[in-house]
Amino acid sequence: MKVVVIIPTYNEKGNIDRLIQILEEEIFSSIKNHEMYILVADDNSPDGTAEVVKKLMEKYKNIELNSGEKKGLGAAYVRAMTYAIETMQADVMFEFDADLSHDPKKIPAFLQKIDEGYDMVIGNRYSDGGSIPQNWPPARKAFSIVANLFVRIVFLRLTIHDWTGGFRALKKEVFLKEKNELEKYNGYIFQISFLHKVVRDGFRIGEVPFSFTDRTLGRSKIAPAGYIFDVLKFVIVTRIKEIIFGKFGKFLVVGGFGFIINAMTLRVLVEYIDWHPAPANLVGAAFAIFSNYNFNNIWTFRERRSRTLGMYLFRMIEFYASSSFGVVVIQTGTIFLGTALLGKEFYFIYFLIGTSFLLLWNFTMYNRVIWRKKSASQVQYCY
Ligand SMILES: Nc1nc2c(ncn2[C@@H]2O[C@H](COP(=O)(O)OP(=O)(O)OP(=O)(O)O)[C@@H](O)[C@H]2O)c(=O)[nH]1
Ligand SMILES: [Mg+2]
Repeated sequence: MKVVVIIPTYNEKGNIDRLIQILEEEIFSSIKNHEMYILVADDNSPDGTAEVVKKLMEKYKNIELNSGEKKGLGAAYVRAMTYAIETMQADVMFEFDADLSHDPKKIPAFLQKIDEGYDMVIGNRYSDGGSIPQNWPPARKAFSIVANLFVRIVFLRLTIHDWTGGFRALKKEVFLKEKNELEKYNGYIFQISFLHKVVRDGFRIGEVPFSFTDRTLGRSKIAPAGYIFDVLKFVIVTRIKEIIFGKFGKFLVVGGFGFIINAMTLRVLVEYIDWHPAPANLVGAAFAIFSNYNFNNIWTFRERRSRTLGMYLFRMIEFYASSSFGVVVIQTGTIFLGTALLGKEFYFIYFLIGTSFLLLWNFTMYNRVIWRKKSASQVQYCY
């Protein structure tokens, strides 16, 4: 496979020469089963980094330079990965810092994982022997550890340990799938947002532990306050969107609509036709279940919807059957008991209480039965 190690640079004149020598002389020479290339993604560094790279290009024929306007680390990576695939025909790309913080000796271990079938391999500084520098000030250590823990917990992805690091290898298919969504993440937040999308889309992700060493030359480009704010904003906004626009949000919308149908039917039958609230609720619930079934079928679980009339009818019967215990015994039972003991006057209150019990019942059912089994038809029972 053709492997391109992408090194983003902004004022890394003091580091790039040494790093490239190490890669060429000590690392690439030991890799026999892949063709190794380097692509330096420089943003017209005023210190003349590009001039150093051009000199190295005369010595080593497997180096290319991709220069552009400075728009941030993420923008540089998107530009360089596009170049690596389109111009250099890369199959696999590395993200690799110029400041010697990433251990080049680990490159073969990343490639080994790619060979094993992983789509993306990330360097891990937080477990299995990986580490952050001892000499970091306590505030930086704390931020680094807490930020990663925060992302893992909020995204409910505990198995991925290092979300913010920039030592990674990925197959070109991974970048091509996510490219369009990455263009707005120009800065360092690119690392978290890219990984989040890769995880979301079910790519296989491996980890390689490594010890991150502090840069000894040149200046850090990261602005800590702005970065902390970007991380918090990205993680919280992304998670809220996932909840609202994900299955759970749809459940709430579908269930809320069903509730309105149920409540309106109940009131019309009781107030205008003078029905008893208990049978009136059964009719209202029957309409609501019909609405829930159909909206879940065409919206919430669109990808698993019933495709034949027979399946549609069979699942609808199943859906009514599974919903009936909650509706008949819990919801209508509460109305029946309330009106029998205390009279019909406050029937709507008993309806609201019964519906709250019903929600608790349904919630328990989803967790213990429906989500556990995860069968396409059962997952639709939401009333
Ligand atoms: N092309 C390009 N490279 C950048 C930009 N910002 C940072 N880089 C490079 O990205 C890599 C990581 O940046 P660093 O400043 O080392 O960030 P860091 O590793 O989080 O911070 P330190 O540990 O203090 O070095 C380095 O190789 C930088 O030169 C940018 O805007 N454009
Ligand atoms: Mg660095």
